[in-house]
Amino acid sequence: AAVKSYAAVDLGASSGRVMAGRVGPGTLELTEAHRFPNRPVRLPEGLRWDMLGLYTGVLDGLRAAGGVDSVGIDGWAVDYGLLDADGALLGNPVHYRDPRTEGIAEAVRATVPADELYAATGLQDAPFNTLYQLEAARTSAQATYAERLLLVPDLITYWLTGEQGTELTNASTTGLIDPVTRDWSYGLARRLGVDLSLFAPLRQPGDPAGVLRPEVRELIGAAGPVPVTAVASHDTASAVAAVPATKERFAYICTGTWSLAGLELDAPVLTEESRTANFTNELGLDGTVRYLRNITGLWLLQECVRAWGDPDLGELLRAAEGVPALRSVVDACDTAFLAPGRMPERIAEACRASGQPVPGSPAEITRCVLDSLALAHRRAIEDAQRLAGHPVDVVHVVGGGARNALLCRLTADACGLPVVAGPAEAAAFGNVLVQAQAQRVVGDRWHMRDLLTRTQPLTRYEPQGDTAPWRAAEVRLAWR
Ligand code: LFR
Repeated sequence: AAVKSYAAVDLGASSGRVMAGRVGPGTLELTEAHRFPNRPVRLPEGLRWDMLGLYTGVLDGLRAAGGVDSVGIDGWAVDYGLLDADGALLGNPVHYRDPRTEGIAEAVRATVPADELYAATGLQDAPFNTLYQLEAARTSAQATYAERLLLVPDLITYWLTGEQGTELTNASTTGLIDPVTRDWSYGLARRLGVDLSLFAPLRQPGDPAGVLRPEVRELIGAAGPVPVTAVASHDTASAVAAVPATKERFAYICTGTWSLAGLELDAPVLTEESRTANFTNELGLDGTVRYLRNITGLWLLQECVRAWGDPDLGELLRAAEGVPALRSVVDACDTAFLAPGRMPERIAEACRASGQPVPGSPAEITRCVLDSLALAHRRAIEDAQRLAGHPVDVVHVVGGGARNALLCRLTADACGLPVVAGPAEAAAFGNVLVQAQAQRVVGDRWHMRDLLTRTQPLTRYEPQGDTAPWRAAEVRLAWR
């Protein structure tokens, strides 16, 4: 049978990439066609995404990827562009780290209490949920003229094809989707005064999303018509689809700017305990639920590295390995770390405030960040198993952090479970595989995972030592 070619556009918070994939029976290959930085821009009105720059990167990447049988687009969640009645973008999409949503969740909860919000949507309480962003901008000039809202990957899809839709896995991060019906939460939208006609019709992963516009085809040098396929367009949903698990008792950690740690479930967990533990029920491939917690992630380190003037990461990690373990830890889920800037100082301040030794050198701070991430991974995976009643025997680390051996080793030790690391480009793999699924080249997600395990190099880390020091560190953060 034939091997097919796909282009995966994967937009992350710090870089975008276009990957060229080849899929066939027993074949799965992914090569990087083009990578480009995603640099947010600080304007007088706030922190904004450079959407035109990203679109240009996408076009360059599609040209570099060459002839393909289909294109798919995934990206980070919650953010969106607003279009006017002519279909033109109204201004630069706002970055989820922009402070405009401060205090908004509290205001929304005055209309719909937190427990009712959770019962309706199963979504974590993050300040940047689309719902809160919409509320923050309710009286803005843009909101007045907006006729359509497109989430970031759907906006890129629209520019490429001229067709509008709202892909479900990403829509599940808006705070407006019911995870049981997997449709809009109409009652909630009514109570909050959100006009759902702003959103284009829902699309499922695998649905056709149009064909490249003739102008785009010409720009990228495509000979014939090129279909675009809706993939699991939330990058985390694509990454979870490509977790190379072999059986159901697994946990995953999607690492990148964030660490998204949790389980794949058949149904949402909407209990009060789950709500107060701040677990989210986002939607995944094949009718699954991504039950996970957002951990601030390698963002903590990225921001330190930026503050230190971009030293060599490999050297920094080697130096951190030499620093004694678990001297000081911070709460890597604290939304106090959400905003950019002054990260080494903020980490030192958090250590001081909790009465722990204050890390000073870059090596010490790096060690503190990695220990803190491993500790947060441990806690999320323990909590998820308990709250969902779904025990696991293995933790899969996918995404950029799979390349960070120290982080993987510490995570195995902290969890007291083996860690299987890889693939690092999980989101792009998931993207390509859903396109292949739509074209009947592969079957369901277990078939995809089987193909991944057979073709991709994975690294296994066995847990060392006992977990007592990690439990003690949890006590220091008053987690126990
Ligand atoms: C990861 C991610 C997370 C989401 C955050 C903000 O890239 O998509 O899943 O919570 O970015 O969109």
